[in-house]
Amino acid sequence: MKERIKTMGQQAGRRSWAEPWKIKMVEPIRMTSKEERIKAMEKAGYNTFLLPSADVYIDLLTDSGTSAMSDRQWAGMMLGDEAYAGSVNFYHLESTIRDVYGFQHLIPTHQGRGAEHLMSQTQIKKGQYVPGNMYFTTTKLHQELAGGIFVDVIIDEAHDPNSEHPFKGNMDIAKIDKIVKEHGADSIAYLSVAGTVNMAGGQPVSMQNIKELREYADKHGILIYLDATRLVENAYFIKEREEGYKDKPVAEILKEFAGYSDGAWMSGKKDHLVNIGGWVAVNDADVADKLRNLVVVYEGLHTYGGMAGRDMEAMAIGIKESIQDDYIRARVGQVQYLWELLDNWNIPIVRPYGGHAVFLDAKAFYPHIPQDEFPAQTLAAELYLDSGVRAMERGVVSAGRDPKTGKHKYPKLELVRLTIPRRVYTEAHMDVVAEAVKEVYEDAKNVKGLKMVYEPAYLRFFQAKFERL
Ligand code: PM9
Repeated sequence: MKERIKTMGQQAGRRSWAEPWKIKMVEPIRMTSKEERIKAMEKAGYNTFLLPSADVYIDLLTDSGTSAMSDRQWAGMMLGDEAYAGSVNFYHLESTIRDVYGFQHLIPTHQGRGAEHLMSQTQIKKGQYVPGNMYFTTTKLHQELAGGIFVDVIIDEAHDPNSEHPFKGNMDIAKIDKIVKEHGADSIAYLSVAGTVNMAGGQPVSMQNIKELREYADKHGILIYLDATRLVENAYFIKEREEGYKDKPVAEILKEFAGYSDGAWMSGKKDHLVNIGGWVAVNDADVADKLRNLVVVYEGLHTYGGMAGRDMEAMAIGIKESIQDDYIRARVGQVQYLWELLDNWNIPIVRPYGGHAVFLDAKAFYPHIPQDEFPAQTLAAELYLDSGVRAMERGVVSAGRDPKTGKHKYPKLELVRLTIPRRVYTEAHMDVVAEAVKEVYEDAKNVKGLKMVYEPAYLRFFQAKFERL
């Protein structure tokens, strides 16, 4: 008799669980032929950002602004109060942020980098250091444009794709202390702490670490600002991996974590389950005043900051949906599902699984391609060519050049990110993606690298073009 196939839950020795939603509306997607994909990739200069989405089958470029909104959020869009000043949706959003994150003053922005701009311009003095848990492309650029000097103070394990450390997003206080000892506490603008560190593989920060950072910061009179973009996912990992939190709701863990900081900036396009929007929120009234003064220059009035009233309403509703335990378990559970499939096939991936994506280790895929020939860029292109799955380079192209020497920066991690949009794809899509990755891995030794033929000045990964070597 045929052996029965086991469900995912049975394989893991537990009862299965499913997404806490059902599908009401669908968006057709198109499969393409290999010939079509070869043409599209050449035209896009081997950069997945330059592919038209109509040529993409399963889009794992990013989880940013790509979520499916709920029927409640769409209904909320109809309640948009598009008054220029004092929209009711702003007050709804403000009270939601106070309730969920605990921050007192809210300044909305059009998206995350608008918030980074305001925070960097008001909180960094020229020449000050900004210690952070690994760089993020737009965050670091805004910190540098404001005259700051970014210093990576994440723990060493974060740079090792094979380390199983459960909280690879943690900051190393000894590295911060070195800056304080050498230059004084005044030389530090603030500690820039990101939840589930994007470039490290979506790896979380522990509650223990943020508590210790708070203690250290208080001792030296230093501020802590969070990049709260994926902080709900971070809170979920604390529940799953840190002692003492197993029985606490994610909402409670999130608020406790945010409570150790002085404020945060946010790309609402991720955790908040919306397609656009962001914010900065702080507890200090003077800092809020500075932010409000600047938001009107770059974003819009302080009660909309570049968002329509309807967008603020959808965001306020999305925030409440994002902190439901069964939602966040299914969200991270889908990432875990894809990660386990690939891990079972011994495909080189960043360990352990992170919150928003599975990261392929391109150096291990292509040991014969030097970093100068862009292994991760090559791998993202190969994946698309194989199956129409779109992923994103997170390696030497994303790291950019050293502003002093003009040379490429060579990050230890040379990764391709398979980023999972929230509430969009099913387990069957994940199976298709896993099989595509396996196929590309099996063909790895036949692949050659790329050369860069066009390079923009800022955030080059978005628009750079390449040719095959
Ligand atoms: N993250 C992502 O795909 C979208 C653009 S960069 C490729 O991961 C963090 C941790 C982010 C982030 C964007 C931003 C900027 C700030 N912090 O894209 O401007 O992951 O809303 O946010 C992207 P916005």
